[in-house]
Amino acid sequence: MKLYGHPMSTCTRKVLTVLAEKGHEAQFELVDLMKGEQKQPAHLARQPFGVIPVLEDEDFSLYESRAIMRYLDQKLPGASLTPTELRARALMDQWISVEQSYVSTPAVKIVFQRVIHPMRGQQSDESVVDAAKAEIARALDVVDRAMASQEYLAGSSYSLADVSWTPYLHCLVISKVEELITDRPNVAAWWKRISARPAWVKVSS
Ligand SMILES: N[C@@H](CCC(=O)N[C@@H](CS)C(=O)NCC(=O)O)C(=O)O
Repeated sequence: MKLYGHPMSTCTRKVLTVLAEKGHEAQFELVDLMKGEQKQPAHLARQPFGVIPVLEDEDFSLYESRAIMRYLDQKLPGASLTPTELRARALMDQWISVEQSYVSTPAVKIVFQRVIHPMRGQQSDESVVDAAKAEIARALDVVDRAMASQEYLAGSSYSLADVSWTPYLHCLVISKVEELITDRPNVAAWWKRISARPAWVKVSS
């Protein structure tokens, strides 16, 4: 298998985390975002929207990180990251959808302002950060209530939903808005659990 991505990209990290959880490695093909390689014809032939990641498994090619996560979880041996029980699986899908709809975009906005722009010598626009923080706070309030009575998003076991949230919570930490996590006790306890997993430690180090 080949994975086209960038080691710092949140979407690539979701896929790498699933691979690591399964104890599997794919051949990693760097798509250098700093050089704009994702918009070059060679990559557009793999991913028509000009973003990463892309998975190639022999003659099968797949893009969209959440679809790739699901494919790998079904295909590879190792502990399943998808609950078999109908309602737990439905909750997993609900939380992946919440991440995609309300969390990933503001989290990436914050990282751009607080980490990427300063790296490029540009100033962070704190009005963008404040608006994005408010969006994330709303989502994390909802998670905090849900996590009062369970350990993971889908219930009692770690699932693809937890994988899909982890890189965005990490964005908050590296962007120095960690209080969004630590001010919410159930979110904080959950983050401690999911960020300590060996797969995530490997992917994020
Ligand atoms: N919905 C896509 C989003 C992919 C995406 O936005 N990837 C980012 C990196 S995390 C990217 O390639 N950004 C470069 C660009 O937008 O030019 C997925 O989940 O795979």
